Amino acid sequence: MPERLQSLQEQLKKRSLEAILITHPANRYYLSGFDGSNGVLLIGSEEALLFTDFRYLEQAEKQSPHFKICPWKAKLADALNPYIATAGWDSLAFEEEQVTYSLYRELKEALPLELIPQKGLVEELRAVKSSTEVDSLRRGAAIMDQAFEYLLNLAKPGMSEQEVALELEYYLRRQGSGGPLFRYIVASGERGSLPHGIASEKRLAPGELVTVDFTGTFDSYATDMTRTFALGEPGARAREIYETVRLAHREACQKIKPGMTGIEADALARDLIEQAGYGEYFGHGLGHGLGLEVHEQPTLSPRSEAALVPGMVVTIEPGIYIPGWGGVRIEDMVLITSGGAESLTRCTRELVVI
Ligand SMILES: [Mn+2]
Repeated sequence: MPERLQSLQEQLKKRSLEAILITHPANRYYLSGFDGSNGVLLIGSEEALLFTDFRYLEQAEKQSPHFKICPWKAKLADALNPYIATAGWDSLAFEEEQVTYSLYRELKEALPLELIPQKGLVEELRAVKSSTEVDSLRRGAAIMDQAFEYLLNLAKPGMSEQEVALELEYYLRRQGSGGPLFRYIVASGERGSLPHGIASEKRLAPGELVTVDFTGTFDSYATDMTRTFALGEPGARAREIYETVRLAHREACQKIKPGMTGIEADALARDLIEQAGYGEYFGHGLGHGLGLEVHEQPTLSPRSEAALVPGMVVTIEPGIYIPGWGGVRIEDMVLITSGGAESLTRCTRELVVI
């Protein structure tokens, strides 16, 4: 990861920062390759240090050849102090959204320098994927498509939502997924109105719509996909709502492109859903970045001013949720390209009735 480290060091220079403490595990992994459960990076214009405890010293040496591995026994501040004194820094940046109050207090009491809160430094670098990262996301997306096909072959009335979730997870794990990043959403019938309706003991019934939203990790990269399908003919209202979501999803996938802000991308789908009269039932943003974390930069929402750049991978996931009735969501993983976008997940977006 020397080029990522270099990019961060350039960012430090741009922001006139002497050094930064990286405590967020995904940022640490991105910069160093070290994926143990305990570790902190200390990075200056010349320095790249990785602090971890006895359990991980050997692993860190192997995974992070570009970092000096420093043992950390009790307090982090005590481990950092000698290196900070040698470097002669007057200030140290830290990740304001990641440091707990107790760690902040420890650092403030023990370190003889100014602490400078920062946010988004590494996250901004992570938002634009390298071709290797895109390959991992593409491979994962293809397996997500297969998982959904697999599910369509076995879902039937009488199965519980939890069984559906388990089948999906089992399939993905067998294909090499490192595990789910959130508890799977399986929301059938009226429960479909819960955008985050975690799989329950409820059993699927004939005529219901079923929304499944599931994840995996391949080469440490998150996958995320949603489909709504029907168990037998769901009726005219369900078909009309499904079609509204499908057209909004298609509009966003076809028109999203670099240079657009998250607000503009979100509006592509939102305008269609509002025109169809369902605006109040689409209460979340259009999508989110996907990478080492299942929700990362950039965000596509009515509040997101950041512009899209080729190489970003985002979800496009419009939905309509009507309390007491149910809901529909269609979510794909999409790569922003120089000319527009390419969907990485590709299984059908037509309403599947089984
Ligand atoms: Mn998602």
